[in-house]
Amino acid sequence: MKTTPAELLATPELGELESFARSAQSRAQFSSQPKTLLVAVQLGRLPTPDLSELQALAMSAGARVLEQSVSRRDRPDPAMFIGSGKVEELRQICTDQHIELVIFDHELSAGQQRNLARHLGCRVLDRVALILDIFALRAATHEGKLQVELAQLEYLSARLVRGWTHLERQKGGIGLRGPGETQLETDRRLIGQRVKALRKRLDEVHRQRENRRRGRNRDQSLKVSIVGYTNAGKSTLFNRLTHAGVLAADQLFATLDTTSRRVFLNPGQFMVLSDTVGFIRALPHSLVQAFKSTLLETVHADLLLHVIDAADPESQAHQQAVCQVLEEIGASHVPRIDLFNKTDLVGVAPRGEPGPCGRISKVWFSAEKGLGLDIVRQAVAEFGWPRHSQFDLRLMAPVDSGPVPVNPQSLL
Ligand SMILES: Nc1nc2c(ncn2[C@@H]2O[C@H](COP(=O)(O)OP(=O)(O)OP(=O)(O)O)[C@@H](O)[C@H]2O)c(=O)[nH]1
Ligand SMILES: [Mg+2]
Repeated sequence: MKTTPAELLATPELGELESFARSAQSRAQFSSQPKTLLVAVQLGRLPTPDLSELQALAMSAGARVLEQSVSRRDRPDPAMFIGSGKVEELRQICTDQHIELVIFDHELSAGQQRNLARHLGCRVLDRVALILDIFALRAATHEGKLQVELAQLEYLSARLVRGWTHLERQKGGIGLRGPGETQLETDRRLIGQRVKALRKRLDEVHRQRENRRRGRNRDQSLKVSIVGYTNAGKSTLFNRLTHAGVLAADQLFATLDTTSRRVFLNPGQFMVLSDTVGFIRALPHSLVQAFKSTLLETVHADLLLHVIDAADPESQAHQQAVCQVLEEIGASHVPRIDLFNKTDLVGVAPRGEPGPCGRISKVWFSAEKGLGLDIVRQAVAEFGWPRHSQFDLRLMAPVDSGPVPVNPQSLL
């Protein structure tokens, strides 16, 4: 039976790593729809976990979610993350419901994962492995596939170091002395070689990307990147503004690559607009690193359009998660306009709100319904061509107030 990367990450088998390294992408799918139990723990004073996002992630990866469990602990148990009483309770659920896969909404250590799998009698995945698996499933371009495989191998190799060091003790002893390698060393070496080869290939791809970016820089257009939490509606907005037809779907991480298009705003005013990978809470560090080049479009932008799903009750936390990732990739200094999308779902009329400098810094709109898009375009134009917007401001002054003495510099 074939093993998927997710399965391998769940119950790592030494010796299978070579084939995993060769074709991690091609097998990046659950063979069926495993019956799944989701587990989250409210730790200390942290807010009660909301399992709806984990459920969406699990379903994106092909899981069939049958049961959910939320419990409370002061801190994670070092051996199994949850206490032995809870483990017993979950084991019973697994038996009764014929559960095949248990997914934790946390990062588990290799030891915790192994112990849990043994006690629960089924595969156990953590949140990081699940996100990596979805990325593997979605990666479509050569670059995307290389990036995901690199992130998966780095996740795996960190576990080899931490989780399987006990195997090194098998070295030495009667009949085992002398030359030869432990399985652990072999696997480490294989992963190391593969990681090196992937990095080399990615470097080439990145050089090409950098050349393309330099070419775009020469054309002096305003560079604008759409960023935001996954599923916020970034690609829908991109399509509305560019008519590009990139995939926009009700699924997490529908977009993994960066697409750029030149967009006309006003006579003589163009922007190069880019749509890229979405962010998520606790985005695995290895993924952020592997996708750094894709995300560089964001760092080098003149302006970020931060799309926020106004209808999502978690939107506040999502905005914070986006800001954290922007900081991690070194893009927190890039000016931002907040775009509150999906206003059709919350019954809010489209509008723009000026920031301290007088330019529109927040927009409420609906990408899908095409409402408020003119305000989004105006906000970008005001940012890119401030003098032009001062002219507009003067025109917008009440008619009976007479000519407004505007010193253009005072408005900047
Ligand atoms: N009701 C409503 N739905 C919207 C709106 N904008 C986008 N959507 C829906 O939200 C879902 C996600 O849209 P995408 O544009 O793919 O979101 P994204 O941010 O690009 O997502 P990822 O690429 O997965 O990170 C799709 O089902 C869209 O139809 C909107 O204004 N109103
Ligand atoms: Mg998208």
